Formats: sequence, C-alpha cells, structure tokens
Amino acid sequence: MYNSVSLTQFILEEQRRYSAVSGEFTALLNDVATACKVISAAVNKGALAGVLGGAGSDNVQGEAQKKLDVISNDVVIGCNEWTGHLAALASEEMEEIYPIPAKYPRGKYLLVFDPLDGSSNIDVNISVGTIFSILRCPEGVKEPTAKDFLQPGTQQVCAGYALYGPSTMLVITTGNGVDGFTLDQSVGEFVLTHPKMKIPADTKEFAINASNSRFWEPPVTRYINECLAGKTGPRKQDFNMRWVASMVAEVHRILTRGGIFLYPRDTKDPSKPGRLRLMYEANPMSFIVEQAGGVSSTGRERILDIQPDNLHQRVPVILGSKNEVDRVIQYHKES
Ligand code: AFP
Repeated sequence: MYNSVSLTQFILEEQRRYSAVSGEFTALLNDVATACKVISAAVNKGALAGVLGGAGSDNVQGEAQKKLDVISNDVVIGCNEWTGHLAALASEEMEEIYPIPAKYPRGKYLLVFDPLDGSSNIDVNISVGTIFSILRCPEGVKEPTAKDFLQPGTQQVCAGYALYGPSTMLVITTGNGVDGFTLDQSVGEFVLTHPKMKIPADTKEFAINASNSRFWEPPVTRYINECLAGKTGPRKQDFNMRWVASMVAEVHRILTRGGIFLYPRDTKDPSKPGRLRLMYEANPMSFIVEQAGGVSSTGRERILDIQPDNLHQRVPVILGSKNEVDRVIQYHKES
C-alpha cells in the first residue's frame, strides 16, 4: 500500500480543518499541480522533445521568450480554463489578462503566475520553476478585468511554486505554514516530504547579482561590503555567496537552510524600481517566506502591503532569514 501523504490527501484534510477552504479551492490547487507535472515532464525531456531554445518572440517585458516559456504558459491555461474554478488568469508571458472563455463556466478565483521563472537557465540545464498566486475574484464581478487582480499580497488565498530541479517539488502555503511535496515520478503524485518548512532566523549565506554593485543604493552596498569583509569586518564572521539567477531555486534554498536574497532597487534603469515582478514573483514568494518565519521587504516597506497599480509592476525584493533582512531594513532607515 502507498502510505505517504499525497498532495490531494493533504489539501482535503486542510479543507476539513479550516472551513474557509472550500472544495472548489482544493480542486483548483489540484489543477495547478497537474499543470506543474506536465511542465516538469516537458522540462525534463529537454532536447529530446525539441523544447530548448528561443521561441522567436518577446514577452510584455521585452524579454526574449524561450520555447518552454510559451509551452508552460499554454499548459497552465490548458489545465485550468475548462474546470470552472477560475474567473481569469494573468501571467508574465501575457500582456493582458486571460478571462475564462464564455464556453466554460467561470469560478470565483483568479490565478496569477510566472509559468517558467529563471528561464535563461533552461538551455544550460539548471533549475527553473513555476510561481503562482491565487486571489479571490471580487464579489459580484462577472467580467473580470486587470483591475480585479490589483490586490495587495495580504489578500492571497494561496501561493506556491514548483521547482524543476534534480527532483520536482511543489511548495505551497494557504496561510497555515509552508509545506513541501516531492513528485514521485513512479506514481505521478506529489508526496508530502517537507512538512512545516521554517527559515532559520540567522544565516551566513547571501544571494545577489553582484555585477550590478555599481548601481546599488548605499544601504545595500553597506550590507554586502560588511558580509564580504567577513571575520575581519564589523560582522566578525565569514559569509558565503550564491546566485542561481532563478528566484525559485534561491527561495527554495533559503526555505531549506536559511539565507538572504536581494534584488534591490538600483539605478541601472531609472524606469524600473526593481527587477522582479510584484504580482507573480514578489507577492507569492513573500507570502511563502513570511509563513515560514522569514521577512520580505523592499527595504522600505513590507512587500505584502504594497497596493499594486499595474499587473506587471516591478519591485525591489529583499527576503529570507529574519535577522539579516531586518538588518538591511535598518540600514535603509539609517541611510
Ligand atoms: P525570468 O523569469 O525572466 O527568467 O527571470 C528570472 C528572474 O526574474 C529571477 O528568477 C532571477 O532572480 C532574476 O530574474 C535573475 O536576474 P539576473 O539576470 O540579473 O541574474
């Protein structure tokens, strides 16, 4: 007998424990998990399925799309548009929202997602992932528009990511802690392997794209310089640096063993207040990080409190182990 706790069993039991979680939500989460399994299979086949390389198009951010960006976007839509649980979807890869077509029933939830985060890593066979956030469609809205998605991160019903690494994992929160599931390829089920993930408050590991250092603001330069000074500096301890260029992989490492991740505000492109997108990168990851005991901030404010004004808006992100993120926030205050 298979006696591990599957994702389906886990969310059904959560649903029974917390009446706020409806059967419709449980079914939606299962549909999202199915999409992640399909994407995982495509990522895993790689060159064998001819899915590597560019798609020959740009997304709304002006970034060159990879074939797998486009495939993953289609998979998430394909697994969710007919189920009756969603009113609309929005994605990094689509300029406009995708209302559920009239031929299908519309549900009460909105799904925002980055179908394949870190996709510059695909062709070099390094971990990538899918990030998602589930919101409620505002009461009484029959024809959702982009405005209905513009809810602060505190309103998220659920957030999660799938990590396509040496193993495929799904990590989710519905506001009752963070739980991690590993895909058992032999039976096609996500199995609970990392219950109640917690981020240690202290860390000696930081992640930042140091090639941007000349564009950083003084509080970030101060923090990183102190880390680099190691034992001989004011922190009196050595630090280690990591940069995967895949936020899913960085956040997963931090959930597993602690750390701090920074994509801070910089002066590289004055039109962009940060690199990462609020609705489908920063918000879901901040919900997860906070639920695991960590902190997530722009340096000036809590990310989950930001009132979005645009579906594709960018924000600075500093998240991870509480004591380190609090220190960076303090440096911003002192600056
Ligand atoms: P994509 O989703 O467009 O691949 O971007 C990945 C990402 O948003 C995030 O996952 C990384 O932390 C960051 O970009 C990497 O940025 P650099 O190119 O500056 O390393």
